[in-house]
Amino acid sequence: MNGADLLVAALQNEGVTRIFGVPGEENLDVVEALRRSTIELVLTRHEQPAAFMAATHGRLTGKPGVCLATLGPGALNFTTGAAYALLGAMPMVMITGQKGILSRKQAGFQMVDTVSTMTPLTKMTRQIVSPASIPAIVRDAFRVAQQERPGPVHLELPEDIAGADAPTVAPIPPHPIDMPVAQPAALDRAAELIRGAQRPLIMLGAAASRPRLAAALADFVRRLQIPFFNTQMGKGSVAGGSGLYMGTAALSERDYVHDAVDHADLIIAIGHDTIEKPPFLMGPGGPTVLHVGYLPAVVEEVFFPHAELVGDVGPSLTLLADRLEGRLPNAGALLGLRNAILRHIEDRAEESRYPLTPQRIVHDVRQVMPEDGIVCLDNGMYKIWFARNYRTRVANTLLLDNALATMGAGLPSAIMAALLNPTRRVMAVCGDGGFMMNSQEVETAVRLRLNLVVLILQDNAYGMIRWKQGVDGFPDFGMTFGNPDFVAYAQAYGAKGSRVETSDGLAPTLNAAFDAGGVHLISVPVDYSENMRVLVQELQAHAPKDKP
Ligand SMILES: Cc1ncc(C[n+]2csc(CCOP(=O)(O)OP(=O)(O)O)c2C)c(N)n1
Ligand SMILES: [Mg+2]
Repeated sequence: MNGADLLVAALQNEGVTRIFGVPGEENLDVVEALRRSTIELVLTRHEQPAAFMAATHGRLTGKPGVCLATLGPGALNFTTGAAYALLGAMPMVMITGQKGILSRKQAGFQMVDTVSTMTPLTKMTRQIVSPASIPAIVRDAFRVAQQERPGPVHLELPEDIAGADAPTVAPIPPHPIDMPVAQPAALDRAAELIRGAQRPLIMLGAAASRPRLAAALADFVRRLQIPFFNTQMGKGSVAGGSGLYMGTAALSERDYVHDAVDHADLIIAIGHDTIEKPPFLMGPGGPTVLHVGYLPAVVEEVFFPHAELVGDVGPSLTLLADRLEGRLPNAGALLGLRNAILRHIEDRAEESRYPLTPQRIVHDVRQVMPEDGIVCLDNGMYKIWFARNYRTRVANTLLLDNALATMGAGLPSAIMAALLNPTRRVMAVCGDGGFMMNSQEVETAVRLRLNLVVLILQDNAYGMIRWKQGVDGFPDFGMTFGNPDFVAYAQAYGAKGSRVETSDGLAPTLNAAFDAGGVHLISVPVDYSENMRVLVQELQAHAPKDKP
């Protein structure tokens, strides 16, 4: 038994079944221990997407995903994935190698101070200096990664510690994490605030999407009948078809959903994480805001709640609903605004234009995705359209990143979603820019024999920045590029490829790809002139309504 064996035993003890990454020679003892374990080593073609996959595992299951890289260059490739998990509150454990620490036979070759590099990017980062400490360090790493607010942890295992003889040390059994529930006095205060509201509105934020919260949250909304809207990352936490959904705040102000915000006198912000682009802007005046969260609210210039209810959110909401159910005559006061808001969002969703409008693309994707189908977005202009227009009916069925908002995570997150949900339809939606940032992982998806559709929106440009350039009055400059022939590109990987050639061709092409199974790239040309028409001109004309 050596240090690497102890590490792998500790990972098995945590229930880990897969590790994503690119090993280097400093990891070879760990690789050998993995070979003899029940854990599958999933090779990726770059470390960054391995970290995106591990983070998405954490996001979807609540249990940390694990990724592995070598020292120096490999470890540095984890940094964007670390930031993605840190800002996005996704539990993840990153393991990297290092040269031996007891002697320096290769001098400073490839050595980077990875622990220092990871310090601002993780909740905890540690070098392992003795085999005997491994079981405790691994248990602590998983505990820290998983507990609220979840996030990434980094462990560095130097090669001489990995290869050193180890005593037999039993792993430390994990136990469920219990959080305190909000105390009765705080629940009473919150209940009184809500009872006193004339026009209450619920906002569901990023932490509302924690997998463990889905049932309790849906119950709370159903029992209280207060209409709700969500932030981008809070999308899907309550069924969109409930009759209470008022929209998604994809922009910070002026969108139709802000009519509801502007008319509310109380916003019950459940699980809002200020790492998201603000869903609305607080200022002098405006509604009272009650923060309901696992942790106290972070105060920002644009978010400073007046009251808070802190504790395990699910059980706290149940106790709050016990105090309020059937006693809120004003619960539905804002529902009168709902139809007008949703009608604007559905505008032109079925228009036949070629290249396709973003509204039509969102509409057709929704049409082919079953209620439990999972759409994973990369970052680009279409994210705003999907956030605004795509209706979700099941928790965590639209995965987007409104935290680090990095390009390149769409395909890796979809690979993870497909691995975890082999019987559900899974689609990555990427821009031609973001897709090419990690397109090499098509090989990983093919090798894993996944069923996965990757929709590539083609505008031959960094469309979102091009749009912003125009909105800010700059000349159109420097944002366009060429693309590979995506059909041939797919085929080169042993995947299937198609190009959408007509306005009505998208939905049938998507359906055919899902029916055929395997990995399928579909490119669709997109007409982004709607960005300016709707998101700028139309919304500027939509002046904030007078507040009641
Ligand atoms: C790694 C990274 N680099 C740069 C950016 C800034 N950025 C945001 S959106 C965008 C353009 C995205 O282009 P594409 O993927 O083609 O999507 P489109 O907007 O054209 O639909 C850029 C460069 C970013 N978010 N992440
Ligand atoms: Mg583009």
